Amino acid sequence: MPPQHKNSKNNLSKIHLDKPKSKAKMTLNNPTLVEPDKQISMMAPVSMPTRHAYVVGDLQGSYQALLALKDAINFDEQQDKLWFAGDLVARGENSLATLREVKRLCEAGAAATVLGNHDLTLISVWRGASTPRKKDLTLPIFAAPDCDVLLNWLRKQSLLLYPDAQSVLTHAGIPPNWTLAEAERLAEEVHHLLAGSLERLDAFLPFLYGNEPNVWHHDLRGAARVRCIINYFTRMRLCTAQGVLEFSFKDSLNEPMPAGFRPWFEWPTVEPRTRRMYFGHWAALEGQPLTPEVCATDGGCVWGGELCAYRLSDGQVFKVKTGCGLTLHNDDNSQ
Ligand SMILES: [Mn+2]
Repeated sequence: MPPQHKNSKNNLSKIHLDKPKSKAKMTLNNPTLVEPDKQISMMAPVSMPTRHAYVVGDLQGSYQALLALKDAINFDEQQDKLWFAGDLVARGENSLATLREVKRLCEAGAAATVLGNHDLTLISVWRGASTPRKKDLTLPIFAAPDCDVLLNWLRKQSLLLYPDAQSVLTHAGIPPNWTLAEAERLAEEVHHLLAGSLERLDAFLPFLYGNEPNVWHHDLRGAARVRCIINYFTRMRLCTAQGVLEFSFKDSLNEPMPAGFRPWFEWPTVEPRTRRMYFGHWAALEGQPLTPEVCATDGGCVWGGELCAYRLSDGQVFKVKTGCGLTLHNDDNSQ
């Protein structure tokens, strides 16, 4: 799908050539032609307004897909912004290059990312709390000279972000039994642990994996509390009306689900949803808008599907297919 906008870099000279006698000029802030008396000084604001922002689905190390997507949306890192749904690394052809590029974009103010389960696995392996999975092609990251720099940056990313005033982004979703304010508070709590002292982080990481406790209770403490919060934000697909998690189902919505369980976004919430929710993690949903308020972003690009990007301003979805040829295995429980 062709991009609907043209960025200033490519068109600056073209517009001047097409309209050489126009007195109107473009500015850094506004690449469209403006009347001279409405021009904004090119020296004035230091930070430029974001022109187009996109929520982007799971990369999983699909570096070529990331490059193809940037091309497809005519991405201009001087004024556009990408909001990644997490799982930056794992099964794709170049997790190292992907991680470096996302970090570079984030530090340039052109991107932000939430953490996914594969990102947490990468942190766990880095700290020696677990061993790399055979199918994860992440070993080059640990051999890279900038490994510690990359991982120290990664662990400081959030579990929940607000791409704009109408949106919220997490890797797997927000369960029906949490208010948005509660979700934000719990995400912040875990963020402090992940981004804080390595001593505290190392004490938790051996307890990262596990399906229990499978339902939130505010009395949870210690590692069980952190694990439960992380499981909601990074592994959730199905749950009960009360938010009890189910971890085995990874299929499409047409497949039979375990009794009593439904996708987290189908249950009535404890408060009305006031923001559009973007999430990744669930490749079988194929990066489709599910309702006006809930948008799946993981198009399964690493499994031979597509990398999806939702443009925030108008909801238009851009997709690129890179044909890396992997096949989705439904019996793969680490997806
Ligand atoms: Mn995931």
